[in-house]
Amino acid sequence: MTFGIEFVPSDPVLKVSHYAKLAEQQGFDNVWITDHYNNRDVYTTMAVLALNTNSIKLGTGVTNPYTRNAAIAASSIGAINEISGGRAILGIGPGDKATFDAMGISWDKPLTMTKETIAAIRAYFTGKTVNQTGEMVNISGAKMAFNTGNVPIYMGAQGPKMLELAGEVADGVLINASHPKDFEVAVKQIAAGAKTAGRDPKDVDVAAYACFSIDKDAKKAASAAQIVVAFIVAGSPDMVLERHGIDVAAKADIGGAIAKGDFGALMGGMITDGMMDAFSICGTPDDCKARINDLLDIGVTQIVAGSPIGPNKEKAIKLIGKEIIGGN
Ligand code: F42
Repeated sequence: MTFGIEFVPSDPVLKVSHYAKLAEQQGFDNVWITDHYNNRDVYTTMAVLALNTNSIKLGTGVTNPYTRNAAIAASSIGAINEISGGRAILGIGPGDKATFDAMGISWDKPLTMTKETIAAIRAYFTGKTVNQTGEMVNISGAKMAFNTGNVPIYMGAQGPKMLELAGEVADGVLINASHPKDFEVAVKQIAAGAKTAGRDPKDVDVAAYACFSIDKDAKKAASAAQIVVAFIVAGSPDMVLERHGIDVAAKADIGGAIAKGDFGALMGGMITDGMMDAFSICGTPDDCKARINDLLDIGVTQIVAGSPIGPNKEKAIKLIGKEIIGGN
């Protein structure tokens, strides 16, 4: 098992860098930086992290093929790979429609766009001239002018077809989920894709990109994760809620409370224990370890501690290092 951590550059870059250095010291293997247009730029953040860390792998977690053309993504991650001495990973997923609508970018064929962009980026990594004719990505004679290295590519995916595609073409897959039931399904879909492509499913790193909250006090851990779980419930497909026995009608109520900014209602009982169990790895170190072991048994190979990580980020990183990573 490897252990990763997610940071969102809604925090200043130097603060993220401080946390990343601490995570490295605590034995984490990977740091993943999210990419949203309205936060600090992912590659700028990773460049600073590259200079301030020595061994932790640095991944976009995840960038998208709509705001960043394949050539730009290859050049950006290639530069990070160079600065970091070969520690870069490109995490890529299609992003979500609402974000691109707001930016005036049409979000067509997310799966096809992701697939063709990954093919293009892999071609750029060879350093050869790229010619590609596709439905979404067309390239006529572009090439990288420096050695990017062959950076591993991970996909952000949840849907059945995206997970199959990850099994076919990706080195790893970052799955926004926390519960064994979701991974039972996902691991099968990834394996099916790998089989189609004649690959060994074991060659795909399966990462649980989880809402994670750890504290010695289980109640404090839970209250730090409640808002994140509220957003996950509001954005989950009905099929996923049903899989966890969650009332689908609650999704609209929670979405409404989020839209109104009614955090009092959200924190005051709308988020049930069942929702917390389905959509987070949360509690004391022993609680978190039990869930992690269940995930590993099902075929998860990387645990990524995503937001909020804990009520106190620094304490949480140290607690994971001491009680979970060090304890393995
Ligand atoms: N998104 C961000 O914008 N920034 C982030 O930092 C970020 C981090 C992140 C981390 C982990 C993770 O798992 C996801 C993350 N995401 C982030 C979201 C990510 O970018 C993707 O939006 C998300 O993972 C994709 O969700 P999904 O797997 O459910 O895929 C969607 C697109 C979907 O509908 N998939 C369907 C499926 O079954 O898998 C397939 C849809 C399909 O086949 N579409 C056809 C096509 O060609 O695209 C078109 C069909 C038609 O009718 O035209």
